[in-house]
Amino acid sequence: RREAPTHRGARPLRVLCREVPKLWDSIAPSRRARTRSTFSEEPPMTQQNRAGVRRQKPANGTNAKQEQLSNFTTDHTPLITTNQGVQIPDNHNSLRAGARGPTLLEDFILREKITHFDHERIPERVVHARGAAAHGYFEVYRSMSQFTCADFLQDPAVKTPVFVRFSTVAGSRGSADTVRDVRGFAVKFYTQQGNYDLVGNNIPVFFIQDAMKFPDLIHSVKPEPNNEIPQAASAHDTFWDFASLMPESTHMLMWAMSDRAIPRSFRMMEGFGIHTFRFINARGESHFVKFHWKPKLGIHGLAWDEAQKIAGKDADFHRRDLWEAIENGDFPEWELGVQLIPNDKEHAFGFDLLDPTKVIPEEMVPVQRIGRMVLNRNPENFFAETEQVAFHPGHVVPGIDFTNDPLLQGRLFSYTDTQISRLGGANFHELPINRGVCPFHNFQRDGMHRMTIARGQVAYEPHSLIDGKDFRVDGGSAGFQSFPEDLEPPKVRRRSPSFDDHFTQARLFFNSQSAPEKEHIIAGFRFELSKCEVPAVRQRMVDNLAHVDEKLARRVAEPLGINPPDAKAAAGRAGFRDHRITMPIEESPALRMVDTGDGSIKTRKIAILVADGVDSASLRPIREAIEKAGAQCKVVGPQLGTVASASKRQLDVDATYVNMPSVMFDAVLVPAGAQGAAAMSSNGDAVHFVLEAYKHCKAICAVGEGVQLLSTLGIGADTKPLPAGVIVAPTPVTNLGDTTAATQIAQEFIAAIAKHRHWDRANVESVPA
Ligand code: HDD
Repeated sequence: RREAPTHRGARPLRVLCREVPKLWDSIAPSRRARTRSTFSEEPPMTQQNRAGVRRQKPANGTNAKQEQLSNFTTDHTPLITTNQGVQIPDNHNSLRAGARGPTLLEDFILREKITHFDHERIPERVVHARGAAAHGYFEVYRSMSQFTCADFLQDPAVKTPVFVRFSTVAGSRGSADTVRDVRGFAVKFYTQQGNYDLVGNNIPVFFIQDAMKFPDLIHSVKPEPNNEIPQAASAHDTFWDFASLMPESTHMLMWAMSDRAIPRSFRMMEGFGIHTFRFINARGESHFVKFHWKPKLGIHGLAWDEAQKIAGKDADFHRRDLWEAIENGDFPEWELGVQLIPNDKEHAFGFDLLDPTKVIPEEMVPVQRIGRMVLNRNPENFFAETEQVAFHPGHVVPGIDFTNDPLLQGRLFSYTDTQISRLGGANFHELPINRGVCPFHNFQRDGMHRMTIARGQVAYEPHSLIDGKDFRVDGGSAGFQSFPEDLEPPKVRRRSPSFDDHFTQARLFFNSQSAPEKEHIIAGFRFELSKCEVPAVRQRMVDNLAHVDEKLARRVAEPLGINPPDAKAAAGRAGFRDHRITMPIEESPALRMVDTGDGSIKTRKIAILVADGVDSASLRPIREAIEKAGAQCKVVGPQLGTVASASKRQLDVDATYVNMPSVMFDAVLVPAGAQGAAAMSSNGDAVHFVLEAYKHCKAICAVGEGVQLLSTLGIGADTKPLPAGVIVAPTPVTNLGDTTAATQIAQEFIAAIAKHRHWDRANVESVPA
């Protein structure tokens, strides 16, 4: 029987089940129900083929990708077998010649187990090795057919499954989450026209303009090759040596030294496609497009001191935050925004749309919010999903096309290439997480780990041996159509002069920041450069910065033991370009982080500091109000178990001052109670907790005698004015049973938490935390 080749997916456990019927019978019925999908009679790809090219029905709660993955998902059973399905009688003892004799080579059970273990690591990603991911969906608000024929951007009733991986760039798989670094923001849309990957970052520009320099950039930032130091840090000589010799990196450096590079949460980051892409509509018309992800919770960062401490106290801080938010049903959400530029306006900006070191300020081209993405399901298995997912900026769908951005063009080569060595061959698209949810078929065959069994003798095109019919794929208007762009000859190995301005947008970024954000950028540069042992590297960098802003450069240079910045010296160096363009705006408020978000305190973490003798009644109304507003409270005490309140009630303690220090929280509430306040004031860890929260500009609310703890900072209830973000209930309010007073304090505290951080708090440097 000859028929068109169809794809049939793997059904490993179903086969195993057939071969070991007893095993299946031995599984309790309740367990069978849970493993139903695994043992489904329906092979996965058959389901897909039945779905054909029909549009995915709007699905609430489930989606096509989830259903597909369930066919590859297994639960543990009470019995274990070898990979060939042979039941293993004893998983503790190898086969020996006598109880004390040598192990026998014939022990295939031992050999299989050890061999598999020996090979269970794959190479980590050469960049973005550390990451965390989640499933969700995307829905468009209105049809974008005027601009693009991309299937997933047409119908607001369609939910397109997505898988999103966030990452750091420089660190290894086991490095800490909160290091200063760019964050990857990679989204795979499983659309009905194929997978579309938007492989972006949380910063809208890049360090370099041409992919030719990518290996150099990464070699400079990764641990140095002689001693593999430092891990996950750009604060070392080789990075700043390279960066200072590549003035095109200046704009991105400004972002990387800002709080964007130490996010509070993956859920509180923007994402950007960075390159200019093209939207193509059904008539073949093109618009340039820049992609933005706007987080519902706003854009928030950590304090640098805090980020460093978290790296030691909870290296999984971001990963845990994402996981827990989804488990708690607080699904992270972003809106997809686009900046659209008509094809004939390509040269209207003064800078080049193809230059990935430039943004188009939102004040010049507004961001239209066209849809939203919700992450609502954690992966089942880190390796199978988060590690094996393979993103590629070249995974585009009809309606989205590339531009000639030379960084993007190089990426189009790199990603498939890297998956081949990382995932062990050319068939990585068959891994469950990477499979499209629409049918896919071609005549590529064989290769390592091929899973599809393509029937018949034909593996080429054109052909005539299937059903005796001639078959040829030769032109036509269906499928992916590249935009027929006119190209500019001749072929050259040269950069366009329109890429020569390296400082104007760095300056625009700096000028657009609020005063505390500017200070953080200066502090970021100072810290990083102070870690460079070669003074010439520090000097070269501040000389470059003088072309961004004289004062910025001077402030950065001050504590670095070098000469004042010398703009002329920078301009005299090889490779230096400063062909200034004129931007029509001097500031772009959209580039700031402050005051972003929906103003809510949802998912913020609040520590309630306790010890024996606190007045639990004083904290109840405030706790209720902040929890009602969506924040999560944890009671933090000197030890686990309970503490006794002033009224001799037992108060459950969730965490200790030491195992969940202040850096794990967004705000602190200190209740009333003379005995409790005295106990905390004489406990170094409790004092440190509140000092540190104060230093990191977090909201602090102290009630009644709880103020005593703040007095270690010289803050009493009568301090005027109180430092920003510090709320003190007037003494002697030990009983906030007075609901009006309690409500007012709670509202003030909520407003202070909603500001995220009080970066303008005075004199935090003097706090010794
Ligand atoms: Fe890249 C991974 C983002 C430039 C080569 N890149 C990778 C990931 C992200 C980005 C988010 C991780 C994807 C995941 O979670 O699996 N990369 C970017 C952005 C860039 C960029 C936003 C510039 C705008 N990248 C870039 C260049 C090259 C690469 C210029 C090479 C010429 N990137 C890679 C890679 C990686 C990668 C080596 C490593 C792992 C992988 O691809 O799958 O191919």
